[in-house]
Amino acid sequence: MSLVGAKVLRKEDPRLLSGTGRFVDDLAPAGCAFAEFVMSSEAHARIVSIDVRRALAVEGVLAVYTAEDFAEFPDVPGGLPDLERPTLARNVVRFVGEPVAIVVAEDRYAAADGVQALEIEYEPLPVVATIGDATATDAALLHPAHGSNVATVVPMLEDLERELDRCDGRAHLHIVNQRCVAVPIEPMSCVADWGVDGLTVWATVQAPHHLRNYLANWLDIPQVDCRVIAPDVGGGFGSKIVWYPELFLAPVVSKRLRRPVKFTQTRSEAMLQMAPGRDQEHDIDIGFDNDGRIRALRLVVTQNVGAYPDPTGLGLAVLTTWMAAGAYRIPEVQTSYRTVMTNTTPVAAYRGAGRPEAAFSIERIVDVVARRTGLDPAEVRRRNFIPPTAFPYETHNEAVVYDSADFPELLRECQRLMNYDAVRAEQEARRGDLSKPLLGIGLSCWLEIAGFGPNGSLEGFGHLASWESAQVRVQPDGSAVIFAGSSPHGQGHETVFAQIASDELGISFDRIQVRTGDTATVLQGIGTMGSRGVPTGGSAVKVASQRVLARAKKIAAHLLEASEHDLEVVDDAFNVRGSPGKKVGWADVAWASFQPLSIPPELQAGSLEERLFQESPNFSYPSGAYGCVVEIDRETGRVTIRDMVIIDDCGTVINPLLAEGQVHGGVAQGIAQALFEQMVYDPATGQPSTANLMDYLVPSAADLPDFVAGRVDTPCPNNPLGAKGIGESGAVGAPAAVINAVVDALAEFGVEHVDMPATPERVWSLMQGGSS
Ligand code: MCN
Repeated sequence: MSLVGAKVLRKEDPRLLSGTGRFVDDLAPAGCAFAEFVMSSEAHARIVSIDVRRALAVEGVLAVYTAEDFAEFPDVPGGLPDLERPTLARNVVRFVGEPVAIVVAEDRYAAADGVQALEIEYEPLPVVATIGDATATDAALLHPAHGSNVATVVPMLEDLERELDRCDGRAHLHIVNQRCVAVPIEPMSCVADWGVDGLTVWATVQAPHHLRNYLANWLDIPQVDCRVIAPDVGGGFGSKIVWYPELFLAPVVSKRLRRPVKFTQTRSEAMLQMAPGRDQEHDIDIGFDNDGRIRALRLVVTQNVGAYPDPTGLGLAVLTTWMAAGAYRIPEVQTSYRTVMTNTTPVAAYRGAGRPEAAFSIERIVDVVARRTGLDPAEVRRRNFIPPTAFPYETHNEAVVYDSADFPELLRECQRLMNYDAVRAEQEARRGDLSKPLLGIGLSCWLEIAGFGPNGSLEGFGHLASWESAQVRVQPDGSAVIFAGSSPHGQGHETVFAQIASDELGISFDRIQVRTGDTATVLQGIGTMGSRGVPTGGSAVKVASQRVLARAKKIAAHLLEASEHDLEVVDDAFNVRGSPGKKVGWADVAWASFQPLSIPPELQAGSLEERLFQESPNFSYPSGAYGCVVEIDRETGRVTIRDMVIIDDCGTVINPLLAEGQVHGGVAQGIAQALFEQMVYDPATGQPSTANLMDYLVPSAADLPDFVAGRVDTPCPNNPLGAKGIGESGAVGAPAAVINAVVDALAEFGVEHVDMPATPERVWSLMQGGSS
């Protein structure tokens, strides 16, 4: 039976569920000191003076460092010229939470006392905390040498005014896609130990090799003396591919103090320092005919990148404009974007990274077309879908060629599972019945870009390359180890990579181990982001396994005196087809592979090992249709999700349990964005007002509905597995489904749009005739 496609329980669960996982903060090397940042309390200010004397006098404090102490080192890598982020603030602070100094102590309590005792005098500078303020003509500049708060601009080639005007109708929405924080269970944490044998850094990161490559270069030491280990990682959602100052400074501090040093954020520190995501404003215009056919689309994106543009933060708007047209065949599409700096925490990737923003806007405005034409939203979608026969489908941007999808089937399945017609009838029957809550129905037929893989796609973000690596090694007893370059943080790679290898090699699942996240054992990997683990990393495992098997068959054939072409692998043994009982076990073949006298002359001892850097000719494009039914309390404006139906297409599914779990997590985050979460700053002072989990509303399981899930599989033609990524799908598709349902419920109040999060206050005020 094939394991690919089977609901195999996770190999990593016994460890993680019994509390025996090993996270960075679990590590306590002998003599480990504890370091903590002194964070800026100001959003924009000149540092007049830093007095370290009282901090140094705190019992247990070992050292205090400021920017001057690291003057010989470069800034955080990857910044734009003139806009680089200093490891510790130099002269000026640009966001609340920016690290200004480090206190190192015997334990974290003494470090915290030292942080309290350090005295910093600031001279306030004018604060620009919003896109509007930062782009005003007389705006104060965050980086005067740059001459503007706009970091990058890609203008529109044509403004499409004429095309929009020529349509029977046109509509415009201004959409604020609010800033959200990733809130992984494990905040940032790293331990650096730089001893006589070199440097080892344990860090909770999504791309350990990426860090190793940059860190060795930054420290100017050979890579062989710089080992990075990502042990168990408690979630990341994109926020752990960012270069945080502690990743670079901890090794230096360890070297200076000659002892291991640990940084571990508290939750409140993480809320200020870990990169948030989203934070885009869109102006979207659509032109359509009376029959609901869309003729033209224009999307203008402004991305708030925070105080220092991060390479992934700069890339968000690119992905949004690429995916602007979603699932629809639209004859004219034009996009533009600019990225703007503000006195807020630097923005970077957060689950979906640019695609949720695109999906939200197109799916919102398609609903507006339905409203204006009097057609059902499902019908408008159906009339404009790219048909299944049109794939591969090149969009308005030649870099984006959708691989495969069946939107009509996705929508049909979604409508079936949500009993669409019955709920519409119920909604009609309820209209005007003030004793019942308002009922709204929302659809989201989305598609996203994942499987970051084609050469060039990650290099722009500073990565070495875009392939992913796998090394498959058969041990002398016929068990196998896979060294994977894609290092997981909750996805279940140990399980799915073993499933793929087991199918290819014919070695039992239980006799295969997957190792990740250690630069000393995996030669080079790229990392886990952009839902690429399965399409690129999994494909590397598959092809490397096939190559090992081909050589193993030669050895088995030699031992059996049979033709390798007549062999099949079943139950850990090579069997000669048509000759029952004529077989040799994997263990014997593996053993023989190390004995020159037992293998065919063209092979060398130890040849049952293959390392591969798997390239992809194109991305993968997961898609889906999500349906949401909400009820809104007429008195309070509180939104309750009654039904959430999620139909996904990620091509070949490796493990339906894990794939569905991924979607559940993503949908939870999508619902969170739609109804609960927003990082709020006081526009006048730049002070965050939602910087802890009392104020920043992360929903619990009790706030979420049961999900009804389904699947439509259209295999991806661009990788040997036929798989598309699924890690971000839920977060891409859910927000529009929920908000479309909320707006649908509010139709009788003339509401055409509501910005996220649709809090009771916001919804209630719309019911009273207010604006979004
Ligand atoms: N899978 C599958 N079949 C497929 C595709 C995926 O069975 N065709 C399953 C596999 O279990 C695989 C997992 O889904 O391990 C995710 O695979 P993939 O979509 O290839 O994504 P990656 O492995 O590259 O993971 C990255 C992705 C991203 S970008 C974010 S953000 C994210 C996510 O995954 N952050 C996560 N899922 C997360 N899950 C957890 N628990 N924590 C996070 O921080």
